[in-house]
Amino acid sequence: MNTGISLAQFIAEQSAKAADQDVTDLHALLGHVATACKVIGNAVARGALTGSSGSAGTDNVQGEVQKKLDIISNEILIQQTEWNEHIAAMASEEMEDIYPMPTSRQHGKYLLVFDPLDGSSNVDVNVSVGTIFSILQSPAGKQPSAADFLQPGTAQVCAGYAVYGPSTMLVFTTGNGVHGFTLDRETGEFILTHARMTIPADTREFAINASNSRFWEAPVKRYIEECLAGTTGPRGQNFNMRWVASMVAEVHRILVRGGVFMYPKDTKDLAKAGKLRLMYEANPMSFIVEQAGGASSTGRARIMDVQPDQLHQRIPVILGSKNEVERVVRYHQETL
Ligand code: P6P
Repeated sequence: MNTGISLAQFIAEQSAKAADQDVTDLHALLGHVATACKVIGNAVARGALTGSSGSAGTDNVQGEVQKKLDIISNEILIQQTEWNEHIAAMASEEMEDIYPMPTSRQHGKYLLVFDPLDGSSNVDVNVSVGTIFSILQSPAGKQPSAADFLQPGTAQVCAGYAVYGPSTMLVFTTGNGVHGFTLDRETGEFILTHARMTIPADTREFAINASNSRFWEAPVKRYIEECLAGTTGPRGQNFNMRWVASMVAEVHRILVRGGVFMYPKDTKDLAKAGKLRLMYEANPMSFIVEQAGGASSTGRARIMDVQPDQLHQRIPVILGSKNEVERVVRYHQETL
């Protein structure tokens, strides 16, 4: 796989190789999502210059305070994709209900689900944030309902993210490996810089919000305590810890150098199955991580096998380097 080619060339090559109209149409939609990410990245980069930093003074469907850029990013993604003939409906962390295309237009074959600005609590303090998206097939010949979005992660035909950091990168999979593109700000093109990204099976770096430790279940406490014990404990190795509070930044780091990211089930709020959302955070990131040779689990089940029952449902997430995720899963099994 040669590097240095543009996203447009990569898409054209992949479409030609597949010689399948559905793949060609999917790549056309992906191109529109990529453009939306460029526009969002520009809006994020200009932040305070355009008065779009700070809170919007409203809450989203999650009951979380919305940043102005949450709403702006959501609008950008809709505007940049709603005229794509292949999209039938969208859903977003920032919208309670689905956003169907006008019935006047042909029924597209794809559903787009997204978190338009993940980690947005970081945007005012200039820490990396991102956009996460997932593409599912829409039921043929009908206007999709919210129930049509409730497909397991294994049904995804594409998943990706943009990370707005020191550089803006677009990383995605269509089920044939994970490919990373870096935005060339001079030309406005995404350039293939990370072909076929793979996650090392082993790692000595974990990411978890340790302020929740008193709420963790025993298997998670055991795993983290063993990591913290380092060479004096059963792992016999020292570990490093990271917590950016931006899932996109954590997952990107893991794709580049390995690691394990954990937002596990805890007793902090028994009404919530976890912190992260299944449809537009856990599932797309799990598709990417598995395609890069990693693993992604709730601790008790493969995330991509979970049958969703609500559009905005939450789920525990343990993902990253395969051998470490499998160890955490094993610790959960030992407590059954
Ligand atoms: P906490 C951002 O709000 C997010 O959904 C993920 O991107 C991130 O990993 C997590 O929540 C951070 O949660 O509890 O550390 O603020």
